[in-house]
Amino acid sequence: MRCKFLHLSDVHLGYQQYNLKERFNDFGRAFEYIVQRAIEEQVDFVLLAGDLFHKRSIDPPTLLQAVMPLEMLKEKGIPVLAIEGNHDRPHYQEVISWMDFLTDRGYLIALRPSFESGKAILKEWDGFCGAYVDLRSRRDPKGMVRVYGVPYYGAATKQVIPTLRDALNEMDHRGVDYVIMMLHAGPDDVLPHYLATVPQSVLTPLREFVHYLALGHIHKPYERENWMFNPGSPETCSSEEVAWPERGFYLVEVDTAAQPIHRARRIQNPRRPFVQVPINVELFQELQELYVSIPAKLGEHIRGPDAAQPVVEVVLEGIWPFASERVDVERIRSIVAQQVEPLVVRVTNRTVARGTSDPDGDNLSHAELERRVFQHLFEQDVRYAFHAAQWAQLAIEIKRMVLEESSPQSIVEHLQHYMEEQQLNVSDL
Ligand SMILES: [Mn+2]
Repeated sequence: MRCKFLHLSDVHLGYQQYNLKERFNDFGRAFEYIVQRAIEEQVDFVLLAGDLFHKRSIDPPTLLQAVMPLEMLKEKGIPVLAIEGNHDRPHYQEVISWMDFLTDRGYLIALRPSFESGKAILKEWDGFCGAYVDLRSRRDPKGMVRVYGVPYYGAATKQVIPTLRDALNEMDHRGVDYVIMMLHAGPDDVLPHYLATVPQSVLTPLREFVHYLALGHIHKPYERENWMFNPGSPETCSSEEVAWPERGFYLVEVDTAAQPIHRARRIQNPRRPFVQVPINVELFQELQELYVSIPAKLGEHIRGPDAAQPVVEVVLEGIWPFASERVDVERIRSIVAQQVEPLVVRVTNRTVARGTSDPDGDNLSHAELERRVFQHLFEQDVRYAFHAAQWAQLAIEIKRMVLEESSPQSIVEHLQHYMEEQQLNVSDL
């Protein structure tokens, strides 16, 4: 059986980054580009592995950014199979999400399993809901591809995956040549402190039934064992993501008679250039020198004519050497603007005051530094001091959940689950 498909994820339509209309448009353009590629490549179907939208409540321009490209796919008869990510789930008191709305209008097929007494039920798509669809390949009409879809389950992911494996084991896969499963989750060793991640060993048992694990959620791209594939975010949702320029989408060609049975190419989509300019303030005797150093520093990081209208982020690092002097952010902006034509200039101050730095903390990652700060705070409070490290971990996870706009209910559930698991309680003194 031969077929060809496109896999993307974490588009985050509707994100008006830095409160700039132009950044809002960038997210729409990235989606449009990828859809255009799907049409040019004449794929059999498109997989959207979660977080099409940045927020649950979207406005008409955002809906339009989704509908216009989806309309093109619909006209070409290219089905779009989707799952909900943490960003596009409905509020828990609401029943239908924007993904459901788009499904109802025939733009996509939002897949999800149902659960009965803790067991996953995998029903075929019936035109309204379901956990899987069977698709015929245009390239090979006798061939059949099955796509399962599993949305975001947050901290419950660890419990959900084994039940999926059991449910897959009871499915009849006769007549199905190739099986795909979409998941809005990932292994826990890609990046620290992401929710809905599990040890890779929890995912591995799915391999018995699934040929291509189509992942979303983690914005850093990765693939493993020619089996799990995560394309990352097409546009840059946070400056952390600048470090992964290889983000994009997969074009996958399947030939079940060949070895290996599929070839997945990760393709980087065009996106707004981001230029990060780190400056170590410890090198300077006086503040004036900092401003003077910027043009040369900027020159080191701006490359070629493709860096049109970039987002420029000047990152100040190191131990702050100037007593009580404030950086003039406007002045930095105008220095940058003399040299390039930036869309926006951001100044991120990661400096620390003298005396507050950790003697061996100079080379700590941002995440590790954060963990230490939390732990230090818990150590100051006798009610938490005894298990400060565990409380710090919990605080980091809750912070991540809030940033991911998890529902209050799921945050409380995670808190209870974690405290039980770690046998934590707040000592009454
Ligand atoms: Mn996302």
